[in-house]
Amino acid sequence: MKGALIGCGFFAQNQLHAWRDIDGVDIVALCDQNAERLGQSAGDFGIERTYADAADMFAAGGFDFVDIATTAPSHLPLVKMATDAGVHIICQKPFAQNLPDARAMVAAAHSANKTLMVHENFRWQSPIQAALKAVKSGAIGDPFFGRFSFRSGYDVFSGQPYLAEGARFIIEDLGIHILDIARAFLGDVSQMSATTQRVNPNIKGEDVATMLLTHHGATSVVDCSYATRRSPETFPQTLLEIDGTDGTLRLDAGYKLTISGAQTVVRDVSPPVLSWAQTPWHNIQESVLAIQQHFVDCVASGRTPQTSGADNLQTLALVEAAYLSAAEGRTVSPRAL
Ligand code: NAD
Ligand code: 89V
Repeated sequence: MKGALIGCGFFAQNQLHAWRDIDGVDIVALCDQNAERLGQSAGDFGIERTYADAADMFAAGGFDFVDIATTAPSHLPLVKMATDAGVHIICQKPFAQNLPDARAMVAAAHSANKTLMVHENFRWQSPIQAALKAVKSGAIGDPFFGRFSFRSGYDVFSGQPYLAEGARFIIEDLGIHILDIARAFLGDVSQMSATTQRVNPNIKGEDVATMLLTHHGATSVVDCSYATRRSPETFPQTLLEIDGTDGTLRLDAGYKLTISGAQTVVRDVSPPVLSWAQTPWHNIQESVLAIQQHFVDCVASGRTPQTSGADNLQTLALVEAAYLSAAEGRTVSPRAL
C-alpha cells in the first residue's frame, strides 16, 4: 500500500516512524503548510514528493490511503478531498469540532465506499489490550462498575502549545481517549453527567473533568486531570478498576495488572520501548504502531476498523455530552445529540 501523510507536526513523527515499521506500506508523499516542518520530515524519512497544498497532492495522486495528522479544524475539508480522490483515510482525533462535521465525513466515506478510521489509539496500548482481553474472556464475570482514570501533572503544553489556547481542553484532547476506553470495556452510554474545573490559571480551557456514565448493565467513572502532581508521575498511563460479578481487575501505576477471580494473578504488562520511542511516551508510541497495523489489516481484508468514523461518532457524542452536562448542570443523553 502506498500512503500520503498530511500534517508534519509534533505527533506525526510517531506516525511516520510507525509506518516505516509496517511491512508492505510505503509513504510516498507528504503535505504541510509549514515549509520548515515539511522539509524536516521529508529529509528525516527520505520522502521525495512534498506539497504545501493538499489539493495539489490529491491531484497528483499515486497513493491508496491518506493519513491526516492535522488538528481538528482541517479534518472535514481534507477528508472530503480524500473521498473525492477515492482513497482510504485515517484521521487523527479529535475527529471533528462538532457532531454534524463528523457525520458529514462518515457519510462522504460511505458514499465513496472507502475505509475511514479515526486514529483513536489509546485502546490499542498493550496494557489496555491485556486488560480488555481478560475482561472479554470472562475472567471477572459480567462487569458492573468501571473506573477509568488519567491524572497527571505532566507539562503537555511545551510539545503542544495549542492545548493551552482553546476554550476546550482536557475532555476534547485527552478525555476523548479515556471515554473511548470506557466504551471499549463497557459498551455504549445512555446517560452522562460531568463536572469540569480549571486549576491551571495559565490556560483557557478546563484541565480537570469528572464524568459519570451509565452503560447497559454497568456504571463507570471517567476522571481526568492535568492538574494532579503525583509521585511517581504516571503520564501517560490510564489506570483501571473494573468490578465484575465473579471478580475484579485493576491496572495500577507502573503497568501492574491484577486480576482477582477464582485466584489472584498479578502481571507486569509494561509496554515495550520501540527502537524510535522515548519514555514516558513509549506507551502511546507503541499504540500508534498497533492501530496503524490494524488499519492496514482491515483495508487488506475488507473489515471495518474498531475505531471507524461511524464508531467514533459515539465517542465524540460523549465529549459533547460531557461539555453540555457541565455547562448546564444536568444529566445528558448522548444519543439525543
Ligand atoms: P501540530 O500543530 O504540531 O501539527 C499539525 C501540523 O498540521 C502543523 O505542522 C500544521 O502546519 C499542519 N497543517 C494544519 N492544517 C493543514 C492543512 N490544511 N494542510 C496541510 N498542513 C496542515 O499538532 P500535533 O500536536 O501534531 O497534533 C495533530 C493532531 O494529532 C491533533 O488533532 C491532536 O489532537 C492529535 N494528537 C493525537 C495524539 C494521540 O495519541 N492520538 C497525541 C498527540 C496529538
Ligand atoms: O494523546 C493525546 O491526544 C495528547 C496527550 C496525551 C498529550 O493528551 O494530546
